[in-house]
Amino acid sequence: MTRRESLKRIAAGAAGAALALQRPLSRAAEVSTVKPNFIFILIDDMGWADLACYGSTFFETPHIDRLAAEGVRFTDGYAACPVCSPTRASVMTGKYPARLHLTNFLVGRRWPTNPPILPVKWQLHLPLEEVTLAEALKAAGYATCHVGKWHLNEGKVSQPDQQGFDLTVPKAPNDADKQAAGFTDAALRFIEDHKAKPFFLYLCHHSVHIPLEARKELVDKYAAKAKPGDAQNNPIYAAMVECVDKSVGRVMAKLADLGIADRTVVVFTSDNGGLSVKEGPNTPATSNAPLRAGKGHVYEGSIRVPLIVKWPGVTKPGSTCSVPVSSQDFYPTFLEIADVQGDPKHVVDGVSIVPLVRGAGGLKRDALYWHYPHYSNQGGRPGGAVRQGDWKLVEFYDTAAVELYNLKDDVGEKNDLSKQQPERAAELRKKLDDWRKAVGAQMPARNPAYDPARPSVPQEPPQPKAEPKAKVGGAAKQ
Ligand SMILES: [Ca+2]
Repeated sequence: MTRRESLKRIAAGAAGAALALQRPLSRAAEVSTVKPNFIFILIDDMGWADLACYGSTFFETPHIDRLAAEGVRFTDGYAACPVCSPTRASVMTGKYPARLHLTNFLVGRRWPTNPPILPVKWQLHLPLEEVTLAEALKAAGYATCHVGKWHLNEGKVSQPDQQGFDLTVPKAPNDADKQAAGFTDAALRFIEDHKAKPFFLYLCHHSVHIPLEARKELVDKYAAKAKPGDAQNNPIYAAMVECVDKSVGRVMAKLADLGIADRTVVVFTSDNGGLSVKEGPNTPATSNAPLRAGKGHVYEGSIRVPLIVKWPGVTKPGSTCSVPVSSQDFYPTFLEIADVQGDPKHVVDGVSIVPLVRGAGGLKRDALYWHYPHYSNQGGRPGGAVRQGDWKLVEFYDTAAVELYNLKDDVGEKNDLSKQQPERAAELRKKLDDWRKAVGAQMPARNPAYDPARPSVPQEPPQPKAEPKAKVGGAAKQ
């Protein structure tokens, strides 16, 4: 063990004491004193409307639908960011990406020529000094395994095995179908090998991200039912969705076969909204309708994602929850379920959603926030958003314009009410600004050379150099 790892272990290990949580005995607690297992299944770029249990009539997802029928389905589950890496950083740390300065995918690109604002120098890997969810659980005796996509490293720095995972399986055969199957094979082996002790399995498929590719027979199946005028009709993407659905089915069957399903908490979600514009061959992938836009923006289609939680004996089978929750909430939620306190010095922005999972009570959270100070590959502009109750304010950093929506009446964000309700818009804008200051969010500076008479044209820019802070935790020698 390196010195750094020792320090991290000590920090996380201080943690070991159980929280004196006053709550009714769960079935899981009654039948076993063994801590529950966790399986976190993260799909890449799966949209909110991509599952039959979320209303899709084109995609076939019987295994994920069954998971929803056995657990609680969140209608307003969010990713902390509209692109990959920041959401993953948020899952691992319980923090807002804005606080981590890890606000874009690694490594982001596409800043326009003649931009009105300048790029921020975002964090290019998850700092090693962060006590990750894997480290916190490992310190409490959990076996930890990462399978599939990681996307939080800068080369060899901040790989899963440096962030608390005993085992990491980053590669599987390249074909999309076989890759999902290969990752699942690895996950099942880990489950089987660790059936007798508490484990945390972080299963991250590369699907259903581009490049879109799948077996011909499966594509043909969906091509036969695709209707040109329908919002969702991409047969290749549908085949990929079926592959990850099969993966979920295999994981659940393995838990049942081993007799450990009753003490295994399963979470299924996505890291951002579905790709709803052209980006490479065979795209767009999907439609997030009735939500607006998709991956790469700060509208609902960009950040609202499928989220299902099954905690056997605790979640009410087939229930739904409409309280907004987000990626940063899993960290405190898992620690509460496992009765692990975590490092008291580790700042967490999320809140435990255990009351919601139990179906007993709400959350004491005022609002949720997003900060994405980048141009995206999908046409998104630098911006932020705040959701408080049914109200959502979107702010664009290049123009300083805001939009105000009431999601209860207008989930598609079609009717901007900022002019009709300027006071509410101003109040939410201040709230968003106060939050950005509180978490130390990086705001793009105005570009003094900007010429409004010339167009801004998206391009591949030179990569911004990481802040010196990024290198401090970098420990490049390791
Ligand atoms: Ca993604």
